[in-house]
Amino acid sequence: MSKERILITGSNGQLGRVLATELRKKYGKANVLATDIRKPDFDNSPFEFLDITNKGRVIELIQDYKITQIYHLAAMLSANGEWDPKKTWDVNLNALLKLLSVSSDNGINRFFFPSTIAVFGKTTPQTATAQDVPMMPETVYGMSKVTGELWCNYFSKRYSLDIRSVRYPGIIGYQSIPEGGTTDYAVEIFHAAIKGETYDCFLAEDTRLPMMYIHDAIRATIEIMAADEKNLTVRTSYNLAAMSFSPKEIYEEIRKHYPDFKIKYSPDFRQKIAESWSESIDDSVARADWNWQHEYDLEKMVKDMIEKLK
Ligand code: AKB
Repeated sequence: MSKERILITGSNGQLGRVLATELRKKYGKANVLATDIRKPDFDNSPFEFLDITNKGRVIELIQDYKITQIYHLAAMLSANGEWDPKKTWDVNLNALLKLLSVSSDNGINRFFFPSTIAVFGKTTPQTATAQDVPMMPETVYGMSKVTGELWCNYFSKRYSLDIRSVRYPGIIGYQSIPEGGTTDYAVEIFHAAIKGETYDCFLAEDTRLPMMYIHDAIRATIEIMAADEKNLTVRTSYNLAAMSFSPKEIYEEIRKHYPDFKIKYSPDFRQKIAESWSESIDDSVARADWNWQHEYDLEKMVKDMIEKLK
């Protein structure tokens, strides 16, 4: 019997739904409570509604379910965040602060905070971006995440709350179609290819961004949460990398499977966001500290995505 009782926020999202399944394999179904503001459209039980800005409800769930660990995935992403910056700050940063203090007060023994490549900006070196670099993000999402990283570091040091975090690249998975992000094109493109439709890409053909297959992202999350505390030298958030590609490069790879597949490019406001981010990431600190290794490159990821979606 697992002694850990896990709470996941934002569990209907692209990462949450897959993470819940994996954690349930590890800890047992009844020990992993999925929460979200919306009702799941799949079996995600045990499930409870949770608006993460509601501190009272968070405390109630932690106490009722005797929660010991939290994976706090709920957030508004880069593109959606720009439509309502104040709400994004409230959901991404103010709610995190409430959750950190509630966790500290209620004996939570481990806390996961997802950060992102969106913490980087125009002052950051764009290729092989190192762990510690100048960060001046241009989206409210990036601002909220970089500030969140600092609060996580502060709570780890000052209140000994064991917080672990990674900076996810764009995530590609077959389990859902993500919404509200700048890297979402790299999932949408597969659905168009499989349906035989021309894909209208919202980024320009040569925009390179760091990306990762969902299986690697979930494994990284579980591995950093299981890592030996004494090896962790970063308490803000670890750089994490697997591959980098542009819309043209993923299109060419998909065309090896669908030779008639067509793409056109209509860059919109998300182009500017993508241009402010890094093209590639140096994640050597994660590799050294907790032995992180990715498994999927572009070719292997495209092959698996197509097999799963078909
Ligand atoms: C987004 O595009 O907003 C996210 C991210 C890179 O954090 N996928």
